[in-house]
Amino acid sequence: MSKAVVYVLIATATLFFIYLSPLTIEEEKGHLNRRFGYKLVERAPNFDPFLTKIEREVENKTQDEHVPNIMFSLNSTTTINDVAETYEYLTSGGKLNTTLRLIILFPLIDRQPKDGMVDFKELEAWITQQAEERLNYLTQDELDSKDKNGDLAISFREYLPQFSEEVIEKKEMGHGEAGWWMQRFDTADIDHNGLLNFTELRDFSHPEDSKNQEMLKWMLRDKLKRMNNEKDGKLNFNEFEDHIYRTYESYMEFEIKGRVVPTAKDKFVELDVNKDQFLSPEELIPILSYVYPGEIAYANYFTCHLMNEADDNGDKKLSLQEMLNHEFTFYNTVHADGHQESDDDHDEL
Ligand SMILES: [Ca+2]
Ligand SMILES: [Ca+2]
Ligand SMILES: [Ca+2]
Ligand SMILES: [Ca+2]
Repeated sequence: MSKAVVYVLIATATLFFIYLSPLTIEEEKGHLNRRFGYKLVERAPNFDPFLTKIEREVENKTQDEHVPNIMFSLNSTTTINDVAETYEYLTSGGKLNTTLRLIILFPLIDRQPKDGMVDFKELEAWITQQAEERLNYLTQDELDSKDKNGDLAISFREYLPQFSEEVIEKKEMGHGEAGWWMQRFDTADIDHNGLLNFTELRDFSHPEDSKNQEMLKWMLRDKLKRMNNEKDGKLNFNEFEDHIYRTYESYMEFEIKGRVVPTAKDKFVELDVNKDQFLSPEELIPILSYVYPGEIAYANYFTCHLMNEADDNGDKKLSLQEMLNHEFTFYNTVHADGHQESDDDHDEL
């Protein structure tokens, strides 16, 4: 294949990717509030791994723009077969043939039970798999770019070379200062060898998706410090109601349509396990996925969204036809009407 053909192909891929990118399409469907809709667009994984692949190829190409020979600017794993595959899924208009893609993906999602229908669990497993893949990809990317000595682990110096020894010595604990980073690093470094391996680095960079309880507590403690008025590291009822409950409530309402969401008072009492009238970081862990959702939590919200939108006959399962009726939803996440929103209290948790 000639260089020119490859170039045209990648340009086409760029075009259809941009065409499909949810942020470029302005349409209000009214099923979600704007902020939540925007968050979902930003954070939910692609439904179709093929879209992710194209996205990465475009990204790699953009990063390597200065390389004169276009063949070198392709991802090293790109083969002629990949290129042919890309063609196969394009319509004559150069857009992704989403009908064909859904027909191909359906049997891969319909797995347990393999009954010609996709239920919530099957859809969630599929989308979570995409989210996990993305987390691992981002972590690998970070590892590759920061691991200077090639030992497949990251030292504190490798991660943050900008801090001088003197600055590190001072251990300033303000958000983003050396001591703060170091504490975060040490929390992620479960085997305490001073290096972050792949799993530890993933926890370090994506604490909200971590299974390391200490990491979750560190993150919540950090959030509480910034939200709580008395700086005592615990939340009283008013702080809980002002800063956390509303976010929790809006996600809950979305997740369990029609079911009753507990009141702020009831939820506070339930979470306050030691009954001291304060919520500690430990006590907030059960609602972490609502107040500080990570990639995996967003995979769940995305599943809820797709089910709500596409289950036309309300049997809590998706047929291929139902999915095809809502192609646009599967390939656009949700339509948010703008991406200039400032972070609000939810992000300041
Ligand atoms: Ca099934
Ligand atoms: Ca380690
Ligand atoms: Ca308590
Ligand atoms: Ca259905």
